[in-house]
Amino acid sequence: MSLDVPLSPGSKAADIDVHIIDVLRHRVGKDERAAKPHDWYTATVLTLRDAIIDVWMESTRDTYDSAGKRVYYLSLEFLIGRLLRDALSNMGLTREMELALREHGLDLSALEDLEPDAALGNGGLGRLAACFMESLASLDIPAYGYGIRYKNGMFRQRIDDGWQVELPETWLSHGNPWEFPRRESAYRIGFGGEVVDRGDAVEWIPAEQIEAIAYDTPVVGWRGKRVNTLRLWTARALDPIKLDKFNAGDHVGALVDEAEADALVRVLYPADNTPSGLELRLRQEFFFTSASIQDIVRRHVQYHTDVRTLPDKAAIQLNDTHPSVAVAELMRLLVDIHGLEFNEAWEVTKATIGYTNHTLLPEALESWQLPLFERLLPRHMQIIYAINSRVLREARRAEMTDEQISAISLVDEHGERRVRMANLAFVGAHSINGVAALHTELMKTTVFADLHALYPTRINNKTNGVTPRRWLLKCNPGLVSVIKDAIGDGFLDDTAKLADLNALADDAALGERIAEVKRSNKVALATHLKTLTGIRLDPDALFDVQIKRIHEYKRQLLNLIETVALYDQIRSHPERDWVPRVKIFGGKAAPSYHNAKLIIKLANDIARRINSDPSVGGLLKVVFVANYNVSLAERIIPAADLSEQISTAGMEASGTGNMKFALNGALTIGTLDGANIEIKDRVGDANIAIFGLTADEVAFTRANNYNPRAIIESSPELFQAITAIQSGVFSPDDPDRYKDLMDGLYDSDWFLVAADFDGYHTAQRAIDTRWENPAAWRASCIRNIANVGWFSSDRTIREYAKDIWNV
Ligand code: 26Q
Repeated sequence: MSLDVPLSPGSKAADIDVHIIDVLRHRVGKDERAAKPHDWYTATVLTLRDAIIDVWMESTRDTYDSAGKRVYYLSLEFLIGRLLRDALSNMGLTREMELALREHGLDLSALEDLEPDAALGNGGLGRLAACFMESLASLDIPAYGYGIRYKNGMFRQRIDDGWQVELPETWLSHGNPWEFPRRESAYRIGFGGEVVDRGDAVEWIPAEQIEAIAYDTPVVGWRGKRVNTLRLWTARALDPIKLDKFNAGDHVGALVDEAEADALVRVLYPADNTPSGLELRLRQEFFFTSASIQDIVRRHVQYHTDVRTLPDKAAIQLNDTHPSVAVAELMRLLVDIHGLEFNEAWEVTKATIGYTNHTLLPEALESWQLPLFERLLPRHMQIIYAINSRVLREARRAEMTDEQISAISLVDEHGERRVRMANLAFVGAHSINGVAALHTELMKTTVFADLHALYPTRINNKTNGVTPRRWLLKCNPGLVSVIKDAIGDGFLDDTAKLADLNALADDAALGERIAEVKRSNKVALATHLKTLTGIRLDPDALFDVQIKRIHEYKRQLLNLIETVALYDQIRSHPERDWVPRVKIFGGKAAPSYHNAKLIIKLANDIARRINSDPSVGGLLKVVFVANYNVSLAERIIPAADLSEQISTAGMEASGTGNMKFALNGALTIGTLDGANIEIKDRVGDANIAIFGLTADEVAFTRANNYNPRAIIESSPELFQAITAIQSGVFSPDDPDRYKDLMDGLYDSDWFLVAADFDGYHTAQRAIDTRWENPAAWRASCIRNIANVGWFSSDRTIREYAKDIWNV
C-alpha cells in the first residue's frame, strides 16, 4: 500500500499517526488491539526509518552526481548504543512522534527503553567511531563506516556476590529494524593456500573462501541534512550445506563451513587495550578489511574507471591497527588484480590511507606471529616483505643506525618473529595521528620515535571530541532548555557558542536553575539505581563518578583506596562536618584480566561494608553499577557532580568521558593526562582539580628506583587504608583475597598509586571545601559547560577533513 503522506523532517503528528498505523498493520502484522509494546516500538522505528530513507537516497544520489570524495572509516568497533531517540531528534520529529504515540496511550520514552544497545565495541575507541559517524553526517561529508556485524556484541555483565560474570549479549534476538541486508554487495574473502608465479604477475590461490555480505544502517546527521551508511559485514559459507556429506549421513560435517563462517562474526573480542594473539582475531581483521577494501575499489572503478585516481576520490581512515592489513590488501588489489606497478601502487596506497593511533601501552601494540600471518595470508606476507625492503633501504639511505632500522622494521626480529601492525600502518599512511596533544607528542618520542625521524611530517594531532547531540541534547534536555533561555539556541548548531555562558558564570539565577536541573537528574538517577541495586541515594550528596573500562592504568584502585581512607576518617571524626558523598563506579573488565576482575570485587566488597555501616550514617555511599554501557552513561553523566579522570599520566591517550562530564556541568578531578590537559587549558585552573605526577615525572620516577613501600609507610591515611584492605576488613569471608593486589602496591606499583595518593586525597578534601560554597561551585559548573564546546566531534571531524582527508 502506498501512502498519501510522505514523511520528512517537519512532518506533522497527524501524518505520523496515519503512517504508524499503516506500518503496524502491514509491516509488523498487528492491529492496534493486538499490538504489544514491542510491536509499537518496531512500528515507530520503521515509520521514522521511512522518513530517513528519503534523505538517505538523496544523499547517496548527491554524492554520485557531484563525483565528490568519500571518507571511509574502517573500525573493528562501533559502540553505538540506541538509535531511536538520536535519529528522531536529528530528524526533528521527537515532538511529533511523542504526540502521535500519545494518541494511542503510548509513552515514547517507554518504547525507547525497549531498544537494545548496539554494543559493537569495548569502550573509548568504539564510542569514538560512533560519534565520528554522527558528526560526518552532520557536517554533510559523504562517508561510510565499515565494520563487523557481530551477532553477539560486548558481553552483558552481571555481578554475582560481587564478582563479574559474563553473559552473551543478544541484541539481534528481536530482529533489527534499522538494518538493510544487501545480498548483492558480497565479496569473497580468502585465507591460506599458496601464491603462484604466472610470469609477469602472481596469483594468490586461497585454500578457503568465505563470503562477506553487507548490512547497511543509515546514520542520520543533525537536522536531517545528510544520511550516511554504516556498512557492517556478516559472513556466509559459499556452500552453506554440503549436500553430498549430508546425504551420506554426515549431518555435522555438512555444516562445518557454515559454522566456520559464523565464528568469524560471532563475537566481539572483549579486550580493551590488551590485544589477544588468537588466530580468530586476525581472521576477523582480514575478513572485514578485505571486504571493505574490495567494496571501496569496486565502487571507485565503477564510477571513475581508473584505479590510479583513487586518492582523489577516497580517503580511508584506519581506526587503530585493527584494520592495518588494509595496507597490504590495497596493494594486492592494485598490483595483482589491477596490474599497477609496485611503486605506483605504493604511492596510491599511501595517498589514500590515514592511521589513527589510540594507545601507547606496549602490551596493546598489535603484532602477529610471523608463521601464523604467513600461513593465513601468504600473499600479504610477500607484499609486507616487499614494502619492508623499500622502507629499510630508505632508512639506510637516511643513515640510520642498525638499532633504528630494527625499530622501524615491519618484522620484529627479537625472539620469535612477529609482524608489527603499527609499523605497517605507519609506513602505509600519509598521515598518522594521535588523539590528544600529549599523546601525539609521546608518540613522537616513544613508540614511533624512529619512524618519526624517517618520516617527520606524518605525525599530527587530532584531539578527540564527542557528539553534542547524544551527549548533551539527548541526554540532558533540562540543561539544554536552561541554556537556551540564557543564550539563545545558536549552540545547538555550534557548541563553540556555549562560550556566551561565560558572561553569565556568576549570575546567581542561572546558577540556581542549572543546579535545579542537576538535582532533578540526580533524583532520576537515584530512582533508577534504587531499582537496579536497592541502594537508596541522597540526591543532595555530592555524586562522584568513575565510569569506564576497568584497567589498572585508569586507577579505579586509587579511587577505592581513597574511599576507604575517607570512610576511616568519617568514623574517626564523626564530629566534623563531612560533605555527604555518593561514590559511583561502573565498568567491565576483560574476562581474562585477573586484577581488573578483582578490583570489581573489591568495589563491591567495599560498597557492602560501607553501605551497611550505621556509623557513617548517610555521609558515604558506594555503588557499583552492573553492566555499564552507553545507555547507562546517558543517565549517569547528566547526574554527576564530580568526574574522576585519574589515570597514571602518560597512559590514557585521550579519554572522551572526561569531555562528556564537563559538557554536562561536572567538575573534573584528574591528572595531567590525555585530553584532561586540554580541558584544563580551556576551563581554567580554578575550575578543575588537578593532582599528581606529570607524564615526565612518571617516566622519571619509574626510571629512578621508585620505592612505593617507603611512600606507603610514610603516609598514615594510605597505610591505614591499604592495611585494612590487605587484612580482610572488607573480605572477612576470605581475608587473603586482596593480599596479592596490595603486595603489588608495596613491591612494584607500576601505575604509581602510592606516589599519587596524597595529592589525590588532598584534592578530594579541597573538593569538599568547594562544595560547601554552592555559589562558587555553580559558577565553576557554568565555566565548564561554557568552555568545552571545542570538544565537539564536529570540530574534530572538521580537522580530519581539512588536514588529512582533503574533503
Ligand atoms: C586488539 C587486538 C586483539 C584484541 C583486542 C584489541 C584491542 C581492542 C580494543 C586493542 C585496543 C582496544 C581499544 C583501545 C581503546 O579504546 N583506546 C582508547 O581510545 C579512546 C579513543 O581515542 C581514547 O580516548 C582512550 O584514551 C583510549 O584508551
